[in-house]
Amino acid sequence: MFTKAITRQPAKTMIDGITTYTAEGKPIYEKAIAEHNTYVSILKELGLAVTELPALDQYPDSCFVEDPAVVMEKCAIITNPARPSRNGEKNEILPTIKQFYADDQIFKIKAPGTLEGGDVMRVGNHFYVGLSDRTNAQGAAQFNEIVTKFSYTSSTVPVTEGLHLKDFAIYLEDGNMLVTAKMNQIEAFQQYNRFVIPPEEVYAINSLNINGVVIVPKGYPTTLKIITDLGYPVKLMDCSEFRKIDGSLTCLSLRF
Ligand code: CIR
Repeated sequence: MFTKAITRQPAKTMIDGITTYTAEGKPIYEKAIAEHNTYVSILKELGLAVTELPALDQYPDSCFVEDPAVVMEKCAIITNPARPSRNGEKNEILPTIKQFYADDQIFKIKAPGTLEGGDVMRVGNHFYVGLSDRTNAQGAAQFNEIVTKFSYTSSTVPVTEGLHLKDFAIYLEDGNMLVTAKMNQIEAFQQYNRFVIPPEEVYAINSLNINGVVIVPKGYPTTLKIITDLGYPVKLMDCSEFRKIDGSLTCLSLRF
């Protein structure tokens, strides 16, 4: 059960965020702010106490607070984001993490290890860590060493289709997982009820279950039907401006 979330207001510089998705041009800042406000309102409606951090113009991608930290009940891990333009975000999130965790509960992924929270998918007390362009084997090994101290477990899965693990596989809770056709083949995922999302709706895999209610990006009817047929109440929201810089729903918050 989540009771808290951390978010960060999008920076004006988000229009220069890292992206591989150029089809629709740059994000419109004002629209991104409106979408972000909706996101924060939904988290609050769902009962979370949201710590809203101010924009950081020196970090265009800093609204994606999921990447510089991974939080869980017993500890918090400050990651080591792989891209130079994002690496400093780890120092910016630390003071906020310190408000919620004691010093002996806070750990850091250190170079040459890299890891970003978008590659970390929790299933019960297990963490799947995606080995991707952003998260390397050293980062995943350090993550494993930290979480096992607190009786969690972790294992790695390859991410070969794009940015982060949770863009291609998401655990919806209750044994249910949304996956791409490729992620559907992963051996470790065979134990879950997998729903393969068609390629034109891959963006909607990154839906977000908050205490039983699933936030789903607007505009993906097949995925929406799968989620509603599973019986989840749904909140729809437009993520168009974040999509333009490869961002999606889970990236916009830390939840704990
Ligand atoms: C980046 O490329 O780092 C950002 N433009 C998008 C980060 C999205 N984060 C996430 O999926 N956790």
